[in-house]
Amino acid sequence: MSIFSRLRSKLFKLSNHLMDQQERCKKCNIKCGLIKVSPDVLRSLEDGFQKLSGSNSTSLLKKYLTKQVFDELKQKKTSFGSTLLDCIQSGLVNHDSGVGIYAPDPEAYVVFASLFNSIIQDYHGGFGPEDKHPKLDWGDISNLEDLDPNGEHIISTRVRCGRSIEGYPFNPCLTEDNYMEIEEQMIKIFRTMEGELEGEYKDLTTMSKEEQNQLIDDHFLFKEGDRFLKAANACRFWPKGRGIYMNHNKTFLVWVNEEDHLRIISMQPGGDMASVYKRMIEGVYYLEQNIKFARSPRFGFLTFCPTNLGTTIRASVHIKIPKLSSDNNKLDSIAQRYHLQVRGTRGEHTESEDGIFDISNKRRLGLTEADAIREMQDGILEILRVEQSLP
Ligand code: ADP
Ligand code: CIR
Repeated sequence: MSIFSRLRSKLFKLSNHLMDQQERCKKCNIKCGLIKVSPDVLRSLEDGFQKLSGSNSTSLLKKYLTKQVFDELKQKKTSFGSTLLDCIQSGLVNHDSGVGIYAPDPEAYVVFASLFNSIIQDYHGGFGPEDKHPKLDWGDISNLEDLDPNGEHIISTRVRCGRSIEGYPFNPCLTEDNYMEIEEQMIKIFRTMEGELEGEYKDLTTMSKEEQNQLIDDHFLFKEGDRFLKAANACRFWPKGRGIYMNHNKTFLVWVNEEDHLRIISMQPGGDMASVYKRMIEGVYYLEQNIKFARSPRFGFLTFCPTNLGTTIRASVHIKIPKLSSDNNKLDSIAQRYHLQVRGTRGEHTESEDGIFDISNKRRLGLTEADAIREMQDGILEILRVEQSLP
């Protein structure tokens, strides 16, 4: 690490400490007064806000960015220099966003709390402004079952979590050097992985387009050019510092520097949730022995998108449910009741192909890892029960 990075990391730790002491806002307000938001940014904010307000967007951003909240936040800055525009530009550009907001750096969750808190409370099913995320608890894996022992409906199961590396802000504030440093640190750790987790790191800069597309088609690799991330300023210097670690069986993967610094993923064909979850936990344990992850007392593990805070867990199945899929209302009502999210076959913002859906737990904050997995398991079992009961 360069002297500059070390200094930045120290400052970052200090600011986190202040946040924990709840002194952050006072200190920050003094700073904000000194470094004004530029007229260009203010103009873009006013223009974007007006267009969003006049649109028929159903995003959480539109729902909670009232004129009062907008006026309260438009002049604020974090000590990284992030403004309200850095948080909401994705939702201002993409009116079809479901959420529409990202935190450019960890302080943004505090400085822009009057907006983030409402969106977080809505998305994560009632996590209030005073609530604190519980301690990590992976739970008892023996409580998990094969969700589809006869192999009739579930094509594959995947569990992922996101991790940020302590000392670094999120995508919009990362320098090119930061991206390269994070990648280099991770490559060193990947080289030491053994047993089932042993594998190979492939960086995007040296990967052929054919290989990249094949890995995307096979659901292993993140897609390129996500317009929601691009508009959030999360794709700078692409493809530098980006890549994927895969074990030899392609059942354990780590995405480097896509939406989050790290996405740690376990997946395999079929519905054996216990094996998939156990492998992800083993991977997380190994990595955290070698690198420190950023965790806040209120929000748990910190992530770029507020929908991923807390456990950061998304446990999903690719599932074929031909009867239920022809009755959208019924599927939606089960999803709502069991706090599930239904996505298309190629992930978020994609359509279902061949009647295959990606169904996962929706909330990740304010409940334990064990609860998140149990919530998903209960919901999928109910979906299968209803599917099998339909004529
Ligand atoms: P994330 O899970 O990281 O939020 P996406 O929704 O973009 O991101 O999904 C990333 C990739 O993971 C996509 O290719 C998607 O199809 C794949 N995926 C998600 N769940 C499963 C699953 N259960 N089986 C196979 N692939 C999956
Ligand atoms: C959106 O707002 O639609 C994108 N920025 C993605 C939000 C994250 N998705 C989710 O529901 N977990």
